[in-house]
Amino acid sequence: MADISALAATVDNAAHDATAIAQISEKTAITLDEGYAVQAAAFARRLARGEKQVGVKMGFTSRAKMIQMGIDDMIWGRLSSGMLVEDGGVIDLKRYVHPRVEPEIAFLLGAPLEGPVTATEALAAVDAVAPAMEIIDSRYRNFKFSLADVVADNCSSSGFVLGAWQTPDADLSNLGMVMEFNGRPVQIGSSAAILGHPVRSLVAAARLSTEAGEPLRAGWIVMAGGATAAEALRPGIHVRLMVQDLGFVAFSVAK
Ligand code: OOG
Ligand code: MG
Repeated sequence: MADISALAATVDNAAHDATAIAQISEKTAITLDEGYAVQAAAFARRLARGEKQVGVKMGFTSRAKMIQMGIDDMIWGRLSSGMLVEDGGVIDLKRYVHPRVEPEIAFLLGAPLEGPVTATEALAAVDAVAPAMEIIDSRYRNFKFSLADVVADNCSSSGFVLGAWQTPDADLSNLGMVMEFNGRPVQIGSSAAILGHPVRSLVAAARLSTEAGEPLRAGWIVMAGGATAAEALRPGIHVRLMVQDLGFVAFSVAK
């Protein structure tokens, strides 16, 4: 049996101090359920430090992400107020181990969502959508992990940047997405890469979080998952994402 609270302290300290650690599974056999228990306990430590839960994130909802990381099971993690990076803000690489960024779409819920729900029911709960980027920063050395490891590490979640919220009228099924470093496209994709339609990621988020006993709440943000592979961040770059019909979101990395 894995010692959940000791493992939670290990991954939480690694995130807090931006230091790489060995994969849990190298020393301790952990099941997927234990990985989620570690995630919950590590997130509780953030809450104890005064952060608030502001939503959830989905992971491995596109082929591009599954192929990049060699995992093809959908996963979910928790977002805290401390992870929010202002649109146009500047981040400091000192606070991260080896951060990457990926283009996403975010949903803002106007009503609670308890799974299972249909896509129509899920969309009816959406107040707004926004172009978004996730900063992922696995705490594991070399950004390598098993499924249970990455789940325990809150699915590599480290930061998220939200563009201006838009009314959810746009057809989200096939929106062009271009992520640029210093004006040069580094990843080009479509919202269709996210499970064929990003609303399916919201449906999955409602189901998985309800199964975990924590259904989605009104006011929460749901990050639908990377539409393309993630790109490593470098000092001094300006990162911008354009999502067709939804607009732009950007941040910079300090030199
Ligand atoms: C795990 C997190 C996956 C996504 O959007 O697919 C994820 C990782 O790639 O380190 O956030
Ligand atoms: Mg992501």
